[in-house]
Amino acid sequence: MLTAEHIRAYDRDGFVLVPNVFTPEEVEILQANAGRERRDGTVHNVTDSGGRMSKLAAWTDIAEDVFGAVTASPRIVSAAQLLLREEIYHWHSKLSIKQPRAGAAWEWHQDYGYWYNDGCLYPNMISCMVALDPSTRENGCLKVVAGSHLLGRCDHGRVASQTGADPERLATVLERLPVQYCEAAPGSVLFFHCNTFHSSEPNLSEKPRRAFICCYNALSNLPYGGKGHGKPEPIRQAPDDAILRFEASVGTPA
Ligand SMILES: O=C(O)CCC(=O)C(=O)O
Repeated sequence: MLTAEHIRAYDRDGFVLVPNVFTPEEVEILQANAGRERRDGTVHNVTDSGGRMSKLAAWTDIAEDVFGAVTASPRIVSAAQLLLREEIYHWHSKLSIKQPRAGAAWEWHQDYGYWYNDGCLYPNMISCMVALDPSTRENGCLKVVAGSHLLGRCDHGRVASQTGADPERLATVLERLPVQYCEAAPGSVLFFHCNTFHSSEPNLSEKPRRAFICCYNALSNLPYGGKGHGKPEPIRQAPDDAILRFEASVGTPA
């Protein structure tokens, strides 16, 4: 699925958007399941300075369900392994939901700004963001700073009600490097490096902006001190048609 050009773009920019990774039929199943409560998951309310709120449901297992089928999908796992050049394990997965006209903005941050504190020595970690709805500037698509994965990890602290990148350093990063809005069609996947600065704006539209984000760590990068997320073991990849199979065996939730 990944071409040599995708890999070159990721190495150069710290992100690459790959269209049509999941089919419209698969996306429809994921959308139908996006509102369901997850077993063992944690739901965070993410608020912004404008008083808006987004929902982030996160979990560390790879469940026998349609989202587990995405986390263990050969389309995602083999692409993430190619981009990291290493065998990977599941760190965590999350559903990021911005409700119409209410979904909050996310402050600029690097995922490794958080994960460094979870005991990982190297930034050999990746996020794979699957668009479940059309992701546009109006509904708060992800924005990234191209090339920022090469800057190293920046300090993070409290920014408004969130954890964000150090404002002084961030201001210079934004002055010197280009920001790109990653508008994405449903079923596409944005792969981005854990040191890539990213943020998103509020959802000002009448439609939800839902995304499913699977995150992985290199197996050689086990956190110290018993910290970290997920089980550090190779991922047993799901059959390529696992989303359709789970749906056929369980059915769409009412
Ligand atoms: O969903 C979004 O717009 C941003 C999510 C994000 O940055 C994260 O989960 O680290």
